[in-house]
Order: sequence, then structure tokens, then C-alpha cells
Amino acid sequence: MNFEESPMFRGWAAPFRAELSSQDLEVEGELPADLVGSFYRVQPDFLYPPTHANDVPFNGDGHVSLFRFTPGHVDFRCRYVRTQRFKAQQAARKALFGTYRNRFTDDPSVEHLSGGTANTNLIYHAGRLFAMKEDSPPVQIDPHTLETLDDYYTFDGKLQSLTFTAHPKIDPITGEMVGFGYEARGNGTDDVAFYGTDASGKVNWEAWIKVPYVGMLHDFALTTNHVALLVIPYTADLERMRQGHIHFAWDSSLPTWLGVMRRGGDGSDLRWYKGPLRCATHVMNAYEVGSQLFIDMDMAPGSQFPFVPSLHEVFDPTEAHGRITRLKVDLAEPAETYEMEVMYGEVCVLPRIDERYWSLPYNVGFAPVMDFTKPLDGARLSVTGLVINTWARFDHDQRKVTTYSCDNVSSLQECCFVPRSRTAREGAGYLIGIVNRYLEDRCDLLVLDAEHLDAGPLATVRLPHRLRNGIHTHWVPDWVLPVR
Ligand code: V55
Ligand code: FE
Repeated sequence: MNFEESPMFRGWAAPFRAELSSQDLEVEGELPADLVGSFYRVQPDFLYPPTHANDVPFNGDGHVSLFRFTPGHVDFRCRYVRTQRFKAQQAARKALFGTYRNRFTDDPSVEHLSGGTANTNLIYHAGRLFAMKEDSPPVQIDPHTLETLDDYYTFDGKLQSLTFTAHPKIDPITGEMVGFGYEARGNGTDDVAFYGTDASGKVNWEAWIKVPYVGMLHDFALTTNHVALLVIPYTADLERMRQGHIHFAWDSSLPTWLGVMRRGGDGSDLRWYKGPLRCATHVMNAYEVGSQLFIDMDMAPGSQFPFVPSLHEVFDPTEAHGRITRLKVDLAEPAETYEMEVMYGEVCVLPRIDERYWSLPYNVGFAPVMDFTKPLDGARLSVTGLVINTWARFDHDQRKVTTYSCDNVSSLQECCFVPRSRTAREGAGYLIGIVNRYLEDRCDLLVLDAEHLDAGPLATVRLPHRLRNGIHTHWVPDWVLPVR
């Protein structure tokens, strides 16, 4: 196919395909003097058009942007990640990998290569920056140049899992990074492997478990002493893959399962709590108080990805509306189900926090919101059918919501919280992220005061071109990675 054939890959959604460097982006307003560090983001960006008409945006090649903030200046660069897939296709000058995470549809010449696209998220830990896709090991890239350093990073050979999540978390107390791989012994397998690495990047924990059914495990919950996973019914079935379908199908006949186990253990204490059919991909944060575990996720009644086939019904956009929901279990009780509380009415995706509070009791969250009370313009229709026009801050102690909304010919991408300093109180700092300017075919980067979202941007950093809708973003402060 060519890009024009699918609304998922044409117009605003067309691949960007270029690699650029720009010094001193234009700035309107005032850049805060203490906003110093590196803002990373990644977008899926097909270098060559998909080989299969059923392919999905999640299968694009990882294309990373860096906005480097020094006092008074923002410098930009963007580069493709040189994954094994990217290098093979670049050399062949065409696509060799088939549809989304389906190795049966690949050209036989790439059988021995990793299909990872590194297109989902980035994290900086122990002096290394990783670009990640949940179907493969992390890819290590240079935090200054974005050059690819290791296209298959296995933590010194210790990563036995064939996969590693795009959502590892760093324990702010111990400095450990904890993550996991699902379908860890290959596509369709029910094995999950957890890994911890210490503050120096050495593996210090590995535990293998089995899941009740093979579903998408996009994110996980980390608390001081536990990890938790929610199995949702984007199911992976080798038979369907053999027939040429993408990796997942939404199976609304299945329940969700919340698995909870101790960190550092061998997995034998794993308990499964059943819940109703839900779609929930991202964890805002999780924490424990005594024997109680709290896990905050954006949760929807039905499938949230229209491009993933549903087995039993047609996709319903209203069923895709996710709301921040607190899942609760008390490990001292013999319960077989988890409890749920919908915390806010706002329809949101991609929740974030002040990550100095990862795994700990916390009060402040952020998320892009679809505010249906604001006028929506057709120009802003995203590929998921959801139009993000608002960034919200959630103060859990008062259940208070504060928002910033863009104009009705723009839309917002993921937001990212930047603490004002190493020791600033929770939620004191900036909220930054990309805004799509549809009428100008351009993007800006917005900088807001995270405690005064309703006051509008402090600074608008102008890009001379558009970027695609990205997936996730990651801020690395100057005190972690010096940029001055
Ligand atoms: C997600 C994103 C992916 C993926 C699976 O929920 C799940 C987000 C960008 O790729 O492959
Ligand atoms: Fe994600």
C-alpha cells in the first residue's frame, strides 16, 4: 500500500520521515529560568509504507525528538531509532516486516532480526537512555545526539525475556528500575518475567509468572513492596496471526484480572483478583498503605483502539471513554475480586504524575482530557477518534480538577510534568507538551505553570514544522543529565 490509501497515514497523520536539527527555536513568552534539561518524546513514523492494509499506527518506526532546554534557549533535534528493523528496511529501501507484531507476515529474510520499533516510550536510568517497544528489549540511544548505541539491550545479558515493557518505573527511594516482559517466551506465550535493576543498572531481581490469558500488558503498577498487572482482553492468538491478522483482537467475552505479587520474591505469592470487562492501558500511579494497595488507571468500559479488531461487536467510541479509576485490594483479606472507584468524570488518556512520587502515596496527577463541552472542530480528529483539547491537573485530596484548553483548531498530545527543583513540593513546576496547529501544519511546545494551568502558557516554543502524534514523553532534568 502507499500512505495515501489510509486515513491513518495521510494528511496530518502522514509519516514525517525526516531527521532534523534546529538551534534556538523561536519562543513566545518567557522561558522559566529553572526549566533546564532534556525533553524526549517518540512518535511511530513508518519509514516505508506498511505491506499489509490491516496495519496500524502502533507499528510505525520509532522516531525520537529531543527539546534541549538551557537558560533562555531551546534546541531541537529528531532522529529515527536505528532498530534492527529500521536498518534492514533502510538497506532494502522497502518494508520487509509485515503487519503489527505478526512475524508470520514478515519477509523470510528478516526472520532472525528483532521486529522491535522502539516507538512507544523513553526512560533514562543509570546513565543510559532507552527507547522502548513492549515486544522487544530496550534500544539504547545517546541522550545528546539520539544516535543508536545498542539495538538490543539485554542488561548485560541478564534479560532472558524476549520482550520488555515500554513502561518501566524508577523507585525514587532506591533508584531501582523495575519492569517486565510479557509474551516473554515469544508471541502468544503466557509467560511474564519481572526484572529489577539497581541504581547502577545491574539486574537484581528476576521472577517468572503465568497469566490467566494472553492479553495486552502495556503498563504495570509499582509500590514500595509490590508489583501489580492488569490483564485486559486485547488477546494475542497465534492462530489469528497465522491468518494474517494483527497481534491483538478485542475479546469482550473476557473479564480483567489484576495480579499482585511481592517485589523481590519468586512469584509464588502471586494472587489474581477478577474484575469486569474493562480497557485500561496506563497507570497514573500506585501505592500501598499497610496491607492495602491502590492503583490509579484510566479505565474504559470497552476497546479504546478503533484500529484493533473487535471479535464480537463493532467499535463504539463512547465505550472507549476512559476515566481515572482507583483499583483497590487488601492483601490481608481473602477477596477474589478487586474493588473500583471512578475518581473523576473527565474523559482522559495517558495519565502522568510528578515521577518523584512513583510507587509512593501521592496527591497530584495530570492527563490529556477530551472536554466535550468545548467546541470541537473536525480538523482535529485524531486516528483514535478522540480529540484531546485539554490538559488537566487532578488534586486527589480535594478531588479538584484544574484545566488548560487549547483553541478549537488545535489539539494536544501527551503532557509531561517537570519539577521546579529536586526538592520542590509535589506538583510544583511545569507542564509541557506538544500542541498540533492544524491550520498552520505546524506544532508548538507549550510550557505551563503546573499549579496554574488555567492561566495559560508561560511560553510557546515554535517548531517550523509539524510532528506526528507522539506516544510518550520523558523529562530528564539537568541535575540528572547535565546539559548546561
Ligand atoms: C500501546 C502503544 C503501542 C503498542 C501497544 O497503549 C500499546 C498503548 C505505540 O505502540 O504497541
Ligand atoms: Fe503507554
